[in-house]
Amino acid sequence: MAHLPPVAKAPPLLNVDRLTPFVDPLPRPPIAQPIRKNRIPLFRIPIHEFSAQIHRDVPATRFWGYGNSVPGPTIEARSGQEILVEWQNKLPAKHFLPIDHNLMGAEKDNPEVRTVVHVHGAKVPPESDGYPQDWYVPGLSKTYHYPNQQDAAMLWYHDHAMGINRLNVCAGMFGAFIIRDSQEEALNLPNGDFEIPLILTDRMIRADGQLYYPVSQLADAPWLPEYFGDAVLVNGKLLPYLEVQPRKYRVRLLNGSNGRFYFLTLSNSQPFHHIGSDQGLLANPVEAQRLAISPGERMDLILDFTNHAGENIILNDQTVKIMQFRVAKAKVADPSSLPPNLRATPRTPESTAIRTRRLTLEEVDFLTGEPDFHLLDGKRWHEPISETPILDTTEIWELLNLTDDTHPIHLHLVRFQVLDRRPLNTGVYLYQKKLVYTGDAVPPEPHELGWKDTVRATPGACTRIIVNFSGYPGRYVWHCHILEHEDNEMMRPYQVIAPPKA
Ligand SMILES: [Cu+2]
Repeated sequence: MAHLPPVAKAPPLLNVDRLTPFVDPLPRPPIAQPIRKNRIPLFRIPIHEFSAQIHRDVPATRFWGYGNSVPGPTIEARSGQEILVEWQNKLPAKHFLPIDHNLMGAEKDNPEVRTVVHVHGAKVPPESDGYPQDWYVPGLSKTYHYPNQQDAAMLWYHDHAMGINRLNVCAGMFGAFIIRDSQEEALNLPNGDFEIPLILTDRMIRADGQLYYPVSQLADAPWLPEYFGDAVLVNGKLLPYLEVQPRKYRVRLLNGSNGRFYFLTLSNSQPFHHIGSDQGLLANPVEAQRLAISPGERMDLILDFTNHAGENIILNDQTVKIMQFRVAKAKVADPSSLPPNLRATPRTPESTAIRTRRLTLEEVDFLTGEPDFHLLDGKRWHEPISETPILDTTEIWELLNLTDDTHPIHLHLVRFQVLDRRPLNTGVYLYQKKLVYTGDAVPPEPHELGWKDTVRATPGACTRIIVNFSGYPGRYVWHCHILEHEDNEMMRPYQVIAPPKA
């Protein structure tokens, strides 16, 4: 079990329980507009400092974000229509959150403020993927090319700068990136006003309304292995409400938190209907009373308020209120549908894999009481690249989680399917490198049967995924999406190799 380092005393924090809930309407992030609509539309998005109010009764909060809102503007794209985005770094020169110069990439000789944007879930050439070391400083811009040769899905963009990613994302650097296609549109799902992104990010907020990022008691090693705040922002607002009609809505849920997992239910016990996961639609809708979503994951949902006219329904994370849906009394027509068949998602046969890689998720503990950290396959970031899949081939990755925590593992560039999870004897593996299973393989949950790009690797288990490395040759990364882990060695480069010429 992680031995947590001593945490320095926090300044007075906002008492979330004493705020009046549900006084602010849920904002919808603005839709990004291209500055040029040629064959390849060009978007220009500044990354800069601004302030925004998270609640009616809380003073405005300083954020670093995209455009003028947190979350940033939603980029809407069509499958097959490439776009360009110029990401302009207009941030100040000094960071306002605590940098740990011991972390890889955040050494004292690097500039304090750096950024690079990654679109999570996008199939893009390596030079536009936002490689963590491709950061750039205030005053510079980078124009990235997004081919969008992939199925309709909600992706999301966020900062990925080496060693300070957790701070930049905490500061507000994230937004949605939605790809649409005609196949999805033919399903007649709720759209327009009836489609709502819900982006959850928890924050620690000081009594004066400002973001707080906790530090250890070691002045020159402030990094902490986890960040949890009791202020859960939904699209940037604390305890918002949304007025809805008694009909179906499509909710695009994203857990954009640094490290918090949510377990969501509705106060009237009405079910959610999963229609899609990270990388697009499921084959069929899956009904669920409770949603468990880890950092980086998305869920595409239908919420049906048809039989709940006049009710006030609260979305809860276990016992914590997150937001309120106010269902109007007057009945309305609902021309949208929830079709029983959504999109074919054939399972990838295991026999198509040309290689299986066994990769551990490990925790490194210091007896000295220094904060512990995590490694992928026992290797640090700077060690030579060891995962070199060949373009357009399929591999099985066995993620052996030898720790006591769930780690959401994300691979850039690709989509994959979850094969199963099987409990193993971690002690025997750690000390003898022998894989001894202690139970049967458990199939993925029904809502995990679609295409994924982030998978919960559960503790003491081997989580197997099957991945086709299609797209582009080049250098990418895979990492834990708990950003505190990612910033401290739980990230590795991998290289997609062009196939040898025949
Ligand atoms: Cu982790």
